[in-house]
Amino acid sequence: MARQGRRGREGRIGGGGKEKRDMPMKKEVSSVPSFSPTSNPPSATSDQDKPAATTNTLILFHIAEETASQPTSDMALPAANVAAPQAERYAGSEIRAPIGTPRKDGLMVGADMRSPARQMEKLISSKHNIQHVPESYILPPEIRPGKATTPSCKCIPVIDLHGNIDSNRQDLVQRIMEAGQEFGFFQLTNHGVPEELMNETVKMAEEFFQLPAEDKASFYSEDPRKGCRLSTSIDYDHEKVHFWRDNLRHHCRPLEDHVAEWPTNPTRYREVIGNYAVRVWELSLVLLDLICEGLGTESGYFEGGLSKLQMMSLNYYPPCPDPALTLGLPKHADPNLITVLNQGAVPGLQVLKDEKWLALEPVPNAFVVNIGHTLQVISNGMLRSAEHRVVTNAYVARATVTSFIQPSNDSLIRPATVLVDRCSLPLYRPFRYEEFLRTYLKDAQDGRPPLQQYEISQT
Ligand SMILES: O=C(O)CCC(=O)C(=O)O
Repeated sequence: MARQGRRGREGRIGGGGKEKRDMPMKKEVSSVPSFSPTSNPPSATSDQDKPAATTNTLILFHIAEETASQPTSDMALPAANVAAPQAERYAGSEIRAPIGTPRKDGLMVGADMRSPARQMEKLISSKHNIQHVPESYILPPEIRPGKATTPSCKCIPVIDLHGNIDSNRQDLVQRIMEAGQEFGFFQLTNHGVPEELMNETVKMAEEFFQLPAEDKASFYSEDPRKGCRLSTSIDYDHEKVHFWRDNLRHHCRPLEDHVAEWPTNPTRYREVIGNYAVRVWELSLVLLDLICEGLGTESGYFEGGLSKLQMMSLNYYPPCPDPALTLGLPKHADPNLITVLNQGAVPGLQVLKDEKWLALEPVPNAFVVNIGHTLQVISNGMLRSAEHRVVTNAYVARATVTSFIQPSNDSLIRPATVLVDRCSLPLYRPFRYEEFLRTYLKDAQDGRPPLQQYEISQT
């Protein structure tokens, strides 16, 4: 889709003022086609509609004590799918488990976890024919998804771009702003990215994660600074409870600076993901233009530093023997500007709305778009970054491809002047994106809402 020029401010809604933010808005909600249990697994489950009181459930507790400082060893690992009763005896005790003791995640104390082969054992996709959820993946009861079915959400708007945004630009601006304000999420159809490319992209992710361990091992790293990085869960070596997902992530902009780091197996990876990255980037600029109009900020407000980076994140959630006990990803909201997700055909994404989890069912060939914390701040709270999580299922693997559009580290993030002028009170103090990223991770560890420390008291 070619980039569209701005068309003045006539498409703006809400006027940017606080009073306008509180105004009830016209609801134009498309219905979401229902999910067919014959073609795909049933939606994941939930014991409690209400989430746990925990403010943030990115559980990045400190290191599972068994292996951190053990001497290295080349001994063979046990079948990684066995949750070992022996590990129980040493958990939380001062006594260090002897080398060779199976750990709670099924690996073995003393194995050299730094060697590529051992690192690969950490991947959840390496644990074949898994019959039980290993203990180190079992979440505390208050944040487990549980067994009850989560209602599928037909209310999150599905916005049809009709392949031509200029024919109904005002309406689109209004609907995007309403969705961003009420849900922080919407789905986008007829967006111009070809269906074949959407499908091939998810297939590339599936194929990559299904490669034999030795073909992926060179990408595995615990170092988040690595340009193209395969990892598992969130911070495997430093968290107490693991999450049921493997992840490959790399930068995409400019393409020529990054593509040489990407996998060459599957053989079409660079071609397909490269094309896809460019198309998603173009679409993101279109969306940001529409959001610009909705906010009433000057044309091109998001160009340059604020939308400089595109991080591609490929997730793989293998079938899980008991989806009630664990999560693919815990409750979180994204720190960046906007996120454009290709969630394929397998459900798993849930959005928190009014303290209730809602399942966001896949719509064929649609993108899921959500507002990040950065955009919440720039919009001075007019748009919201909604919390979401990923549940697993017992039947099929789920592969998803996320594009995070994010500011450069040195970008200054602050409520847009035009909005502050209008509603007069900024809700957040300015900060550098880099500073926010650091505090975001720390806040996640400490269970604090990441924007809290940047909020300006309104009393
Ligand atoms: O895989 C999904 O459905 C969502 C992924 C996600 O929330 C993330 O990557 O932050």
